[in-house]
Amino acid sequence: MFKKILIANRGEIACRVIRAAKELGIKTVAIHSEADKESMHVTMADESVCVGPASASESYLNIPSIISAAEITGADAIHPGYGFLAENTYFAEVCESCGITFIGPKRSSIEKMGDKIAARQLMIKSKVPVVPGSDGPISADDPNIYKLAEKIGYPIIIKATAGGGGKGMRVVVSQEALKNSIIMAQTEAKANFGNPDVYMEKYIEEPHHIEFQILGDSKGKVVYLPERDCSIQRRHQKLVEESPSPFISESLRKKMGKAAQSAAEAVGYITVGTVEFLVDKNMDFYFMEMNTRIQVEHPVTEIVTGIDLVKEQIRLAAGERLSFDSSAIKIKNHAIECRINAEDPDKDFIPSPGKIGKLYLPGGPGIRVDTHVYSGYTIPPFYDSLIAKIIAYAPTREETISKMSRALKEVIIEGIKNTASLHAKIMNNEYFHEGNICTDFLPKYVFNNRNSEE
Ligand code: MV4
Repeated sequence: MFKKILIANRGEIACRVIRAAKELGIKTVAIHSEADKESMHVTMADESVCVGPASASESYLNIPSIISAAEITGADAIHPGYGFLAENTYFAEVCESCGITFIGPKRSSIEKMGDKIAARQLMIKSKVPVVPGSDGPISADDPNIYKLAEKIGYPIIIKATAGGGGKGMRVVVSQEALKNSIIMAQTEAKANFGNPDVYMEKYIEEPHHIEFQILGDSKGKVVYLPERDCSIQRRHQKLVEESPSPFISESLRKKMGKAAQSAAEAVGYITVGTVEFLVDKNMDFYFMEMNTRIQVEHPVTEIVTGIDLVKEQIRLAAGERLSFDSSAIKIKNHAIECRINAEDPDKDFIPSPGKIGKLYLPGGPGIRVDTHVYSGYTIPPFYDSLIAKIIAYAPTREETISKMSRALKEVIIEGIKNTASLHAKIMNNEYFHEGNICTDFLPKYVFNNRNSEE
């Protein structure tokens, strides 16, 4: 097992990892920017190193500075959290070449899943269902694209092979728009990812976003855990996540879980990761992408399985074996997570950094709060706006919603705007209560405007 872990991150996830390390008896090193001297993760860790100025590119993304911090403090592993360097293959490689374990999958797994066209092909080979689409990159000058789009059936969606998380996608409803949309998608892909390749898929309307947590060990064993439903999103940012999904039956759970397991096995996955699927109205499911990191929404899975995913991730990175099978997992309770952001929901979610005055976060039976903020803390304007995750759990979905509503009413965060009021509206929504939560939920039922997502 590791003796000392450096956490190459900030905010709630840095605190979450420090807690797991402490429980495992591992020493911790925080890194921070000049803007984060007063941050909770710095206080919680055994040691801390300032790695650069406020801007993330000079601090939390500054590879030479982070590696130096690990060497000076004698850390034998680095946990990247999510975002920043978590899916950076170059960083993973530099860690390994310096004799420091990167707590995450192998570089080759990140690379294979990072190229979306290659990942699609690999999934087809591994018998994981994918959305009908092109076999490789498409070109606007190729006359065959019209036949292909016709065969798939409009609407279709054009995606970047280097994309992911919703960036650079384009929906095409008829052949008139096809050629131009391909050219525009390629231009955007080149500008955003440095790779202009795009591909075509059938557009699945009003899908559910269902994802499976998987874990893999270095002996090649992979297990899957029950799904998370992350259908409530705004501009590709998840807002509410829950487990189990109100939409998934026991038999579909098993089928999709096994597909997630095959996806992870196909890339030789170790540690923890997530396989994302789209599920349509007919309960047909399709591989969308794989996230090769611990995710923001991991707590809902921890609650329903009783597994500490961050501790497992650290143990698996240290070479320990998985000690359980998917079939041994019984779902206990229902769990819902609401992400509280420092944003103004009444002003188009404009970020609202600044000093927190009075602060009261909810508690009591069935509530977990993961946060790094405290009264008197100043939220810097430089990083993402997540300030707290409220997780509610109870035996049934209805009781969980009722607990979450109660918890949201307890929230007091003075000095800045936050999104707790939007969550209270979602918890009150009749369609949400019915479990009617496709990815169009917010524009359709909360903002009453289908187009506000675009
Ligand atoms: C799709 C889709 C419909 N059909 N692919 C969004 C994020 C990126 N991973 C892929 N995304 C989508 N891909 C096909 N073939 C709809 C979306 C999508 C979406 C997916 C999950 C959750 C929210 C979403 C919001 C808009 C679009």
